[in-house]
Amino acid sequence: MRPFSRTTSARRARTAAAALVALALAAGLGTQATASPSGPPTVQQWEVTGLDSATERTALTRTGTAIDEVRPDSVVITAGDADVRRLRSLGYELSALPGTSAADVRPTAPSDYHTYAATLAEINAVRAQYPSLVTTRVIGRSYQGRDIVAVKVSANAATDEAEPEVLFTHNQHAREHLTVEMALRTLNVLTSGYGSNARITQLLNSREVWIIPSANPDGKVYDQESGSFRSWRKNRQPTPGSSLIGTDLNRNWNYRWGCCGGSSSSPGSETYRGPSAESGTETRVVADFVRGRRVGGVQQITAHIDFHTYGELVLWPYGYTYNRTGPGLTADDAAAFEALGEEMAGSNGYTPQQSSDLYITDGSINDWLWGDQGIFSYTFEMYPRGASGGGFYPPGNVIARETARNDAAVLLLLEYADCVYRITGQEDTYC
Ligand code: 0X9
Ligand code: CA
Ligand code: ZN
Repeated sequence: MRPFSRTTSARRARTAAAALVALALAAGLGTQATASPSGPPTVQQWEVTGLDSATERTALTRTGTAIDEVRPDSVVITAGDADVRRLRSLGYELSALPGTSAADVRPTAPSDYHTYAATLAEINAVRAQYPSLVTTRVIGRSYQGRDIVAVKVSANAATDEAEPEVLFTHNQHAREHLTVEMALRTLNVLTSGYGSNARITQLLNSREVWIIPSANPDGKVYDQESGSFRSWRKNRQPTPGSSLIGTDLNRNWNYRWGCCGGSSSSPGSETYRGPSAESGTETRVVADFVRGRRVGGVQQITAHIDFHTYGELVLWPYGYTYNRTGPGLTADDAAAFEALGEEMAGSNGYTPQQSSDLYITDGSINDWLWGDQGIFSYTFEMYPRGASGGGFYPPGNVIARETARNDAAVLLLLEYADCVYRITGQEDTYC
């Protein structure tokens, strides 16, 4: 086993930047805290009007709100009654989006989206069909004890070969079920294409692909399996010293964690960052897996996509700053991120941008994978573009089309994984 050799991450300065002081946060907002005397809480989507810049959107996130969708002059959020009252008292103007309450949100038969158990069954079936191409590894367990699985796809999958590795992560956010379908799509495309499609054959002969179909199985089960969807985002881990449940896994990664007003310190918030970086059981499991792909001091994984919904976006780091460059992210790095991001977006029709163009996030997986591990790490926000397409719960009849839509981008990432800087003609400098 020889490490796939690469010098860029070693070359990149590891600046221990001083953490910025997080701005004061308003009391936590959360869908779990909205019990009302008149019955069960109503959780639905709302349009918050009069916001047209990233700084204004970031100011809204500092109230602990997660933004579902960015529009030219407004945003869409998911909120319960108490959240709505609180935001109105802060001066925000909200109007309800019809047809988006949890009760309305069943356009789709439960069987349209794989349950977690069905996801594991499908993986095992594919592995049985293609034993030389697929291996699976339980990389750890969720807070509630469910297996977190990494699926490896490569020629001679059982052998750790000296090939660039590519990682796909899915379902950090519980309700983003389409992302799990994306994982199964990629698994099926790669395995069925080997030996019949020359390009896929070549890629699987020269790359090792890791797919983590669900980084948040507890949240997925909680959201999906009670009879109606619950619009749940976080994991299901109680916060010590609180009765509140759930950490936003995509604010819990250990790179400038909590630095910059891009996450909440309130356990009830939808963007609660947890009591410490990697406090989320599932964050820690995936981070340990990534650290374990360092062989002989060289990180084998070179490129990554974290799949989310929704918005039809291709996003890249850093999320914690509006700046295009930052510690460990040079102008050359940014140019490569942009070029590959734009090429992938050209293939699927998504909008490419730096993630902070939307709003500031800190503790995201992209920032950690790039800033700490030197991995070219993107976020894809899948279908739909807006709430009218079904938001987090599009009808099941779009699954095939909207996962196949990303086939070309997945293959592009695999192709460039030996040297992402090739896309800007800088392979001689960096690879
Ligand atoms: O806020 C998030 O975590 C993601 N959006 S979502 O609606 N799926 O919750 C966007 C994350 C993008 N930020 C970085 N990649 N840093
Ligand atoms: Ca191989
Ligand atoms: Zn998400």
